Amino acid sequence: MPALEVCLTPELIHLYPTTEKIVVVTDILRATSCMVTALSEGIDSITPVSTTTECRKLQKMGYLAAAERNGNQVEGFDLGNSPLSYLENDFTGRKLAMTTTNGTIAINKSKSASEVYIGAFLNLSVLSDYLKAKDHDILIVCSGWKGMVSYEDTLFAGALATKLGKSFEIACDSAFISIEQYANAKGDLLSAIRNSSHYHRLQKLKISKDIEFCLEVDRYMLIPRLDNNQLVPV
Ligand code: 3SL
Repeated sequence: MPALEVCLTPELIHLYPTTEKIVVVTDILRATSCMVTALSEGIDSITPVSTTTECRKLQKMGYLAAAERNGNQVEGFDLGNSPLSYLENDFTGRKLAMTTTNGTIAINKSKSASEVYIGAFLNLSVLSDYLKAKDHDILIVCSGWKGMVSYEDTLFAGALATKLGKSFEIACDSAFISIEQYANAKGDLLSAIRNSSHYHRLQKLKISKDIEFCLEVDRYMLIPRLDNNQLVPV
């Protein structure tokens, strides 16, 4: 039976050898929710980069460029990190370069995995069905916040682990913790995350619509996969 592990923050990724594993990266608020939305709404591909310098370089080459730091759009870029931007504008066919405080760093730290996918509540069921069929060891990497654990990412890890359920051996305590937390929260995810630190951070920016959107389950049927440093739909 394949193993399922959860890494609660990218700071701990060195404890989980990734080369033989499928990695699912998640950053519910808001990077991976944004990625699922952008590709589902017509963006051609996403290049996740760790720095604004790299993002600017791609912008100069004609990419649409999204940059977020501490929740805010970085000056000089086309977009910040709101998934709603991709519903409010038509970016069909554009290549997107993206850098965020935590999510794109978690993706870049996961690159040595045999395959990398992007998970969010927005694509939860399609992702879990796809992974079940793969029948391969999985590590869910939560992006967290500046090295710390984030509750909403932990809940997503628990939701995915719960869905993968009996087809996988739960192979570390972080996975058990995530499953337990999700079981307590699943009835009302929004209420559950109201005490979380990133919820408070984003509330100060007055973007509660983004938060509600990111907690929507199964809005999309698309799975982003990292292919030659670009995220493209499976
Ligand atoms: O840290 C990240 O990658 C972002 O998702 C943070 S924020 O939701 O845009 O503030």
